[in-house]
Amino acid sequence: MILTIATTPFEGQKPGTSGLRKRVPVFQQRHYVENFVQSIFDCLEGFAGTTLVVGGDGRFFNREAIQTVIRLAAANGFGRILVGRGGILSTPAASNVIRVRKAYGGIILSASHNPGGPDGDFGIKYNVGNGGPAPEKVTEAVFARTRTITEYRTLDSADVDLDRLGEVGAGAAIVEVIDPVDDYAGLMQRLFDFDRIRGLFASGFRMKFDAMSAVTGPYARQILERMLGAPHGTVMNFTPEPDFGGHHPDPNLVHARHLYDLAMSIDGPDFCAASDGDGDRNLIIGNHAFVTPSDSLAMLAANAHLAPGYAKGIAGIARSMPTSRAADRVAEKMGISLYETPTGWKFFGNLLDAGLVTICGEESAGTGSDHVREKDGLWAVLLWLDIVAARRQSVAAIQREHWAAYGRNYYSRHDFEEVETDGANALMAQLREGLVGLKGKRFGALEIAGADDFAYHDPVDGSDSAHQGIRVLFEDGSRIVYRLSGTGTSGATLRVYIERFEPDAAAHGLETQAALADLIALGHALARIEHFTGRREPSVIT
Ligand code: G16
Repeated sequence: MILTIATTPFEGQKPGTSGLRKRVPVFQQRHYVENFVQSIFDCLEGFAGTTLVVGGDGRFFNREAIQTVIRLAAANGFGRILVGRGGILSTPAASNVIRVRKAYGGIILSASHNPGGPDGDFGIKYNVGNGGPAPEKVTEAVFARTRTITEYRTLDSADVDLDRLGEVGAGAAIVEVIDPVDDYAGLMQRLFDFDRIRGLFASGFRMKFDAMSAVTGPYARQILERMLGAPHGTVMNFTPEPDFGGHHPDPNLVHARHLYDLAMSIDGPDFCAASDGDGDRNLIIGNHAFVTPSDSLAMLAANAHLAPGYAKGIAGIARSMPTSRAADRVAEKMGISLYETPTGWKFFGNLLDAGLVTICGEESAGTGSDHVREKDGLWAVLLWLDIVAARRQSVAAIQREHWAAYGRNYYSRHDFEEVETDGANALMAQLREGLVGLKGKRFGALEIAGADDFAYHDPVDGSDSAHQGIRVLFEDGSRIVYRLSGTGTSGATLRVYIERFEPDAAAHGLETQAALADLIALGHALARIEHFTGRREPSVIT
């Protein structure tokens, strides 16, 4: 039976860079999930009888939230609800299911790389029919709706057994529990030369993949160990845990430090990799060769044609504004277009749909292609493996040759996490006010060529997005970028992105922080970070 339940709005149900993210106890409030999900449905049209995909990264509260979403979806008129077994679907796999099953859209339960557990984070995100995150016009409409909502529709039905594959009824709708891995593994098999990668493992190539007790475990074991023949034990921490085993499932040099140390050790593996909570981010470290996400984008774009799925070449590359400009040099040499978008995968969707770009990437450890409409951690790992197998070279050699051919973009991000929101906003405001006076100023060898507040005009749908981060550009091609994170759940996080281009191969072996030292010091001083945040040092350096 369909129930109509009276409710009142909650403050702050505003989607950020990637959906609504809050602490678990916030989501556990009565009506909280229902209000947000009903607000999403209230902003959609023409979905009666269509299919909705639902899945999450398995974090604490995933199963409860999925039952709620199923009830609301059925009561609101969806005809079929596809759910990953156990409530599991990695974000890229959910994107794929939406596309191949021609669903109306999908609801993904995830707070990505944020910690999980009863006091950790939770999140809800809506993806549209192309499989990608809802564009801003949709998320803004949803937020507006959350502020006026008065009722939601649900069913008084029992919970669906999420662990049993197959179909069951829920009101007038059908709920189909699907294998979360099958479709995705098939897609990877079509894109990459599995025989060649199998040969690589058979030749003794050693790899460690850390699934970080998060959603990628089942995918990585199926593809790497069972289909590609990597030795048992290649995939570490492969069981998705509601609290990610108490760890922070963020595959960076802080939270996956052990992989870095392993790759840098004498007799370490040839290749180390990791993915995040929901499987869309990646970390790539060759033996004695850490690859920054920005470099990874450039190197994958330059070599993608070696993989069967990209043998025809790539149409163009897109990167988020703060991502280093290493990919720009590849695009230039290949004679293809490079698009610079605001942070957030949702900005790539139109470019991919229009066929303007094939490969996209972000400094925040995300890379992907037109095979889905999300970034894809395991895809990046498999493309790297296919390139290593095709070139018969180590990651270190591929990296060295890439820098020699294109120059090296030294790059680092400094995060000041959980600072006071007022101070962070004041810092950004004073930077914005001072922009006009910056051009032409000299600081030692550095001269400012220009500075602006990044704005994006979408060439496909004509929409505009302003205030997407402050850019300070230098005459020698260096950059400092400032923006506030849109994914944190408490206080504000200031991100400072620092980049220097070094064309001279003789200077490619420097340690990154040392190579950027003067820019880092200037970056702190220009924004008066200590004054506004009380912090002298960043909390995380990647
Ligand atoms: C999300 C978005 C990414 C974005 C990242 C960082 O990633 O999907 O497109 O680059 O947040 O955003 P911010 O700098 O605002 O924290 P994920 O992996 O958290 O979904």
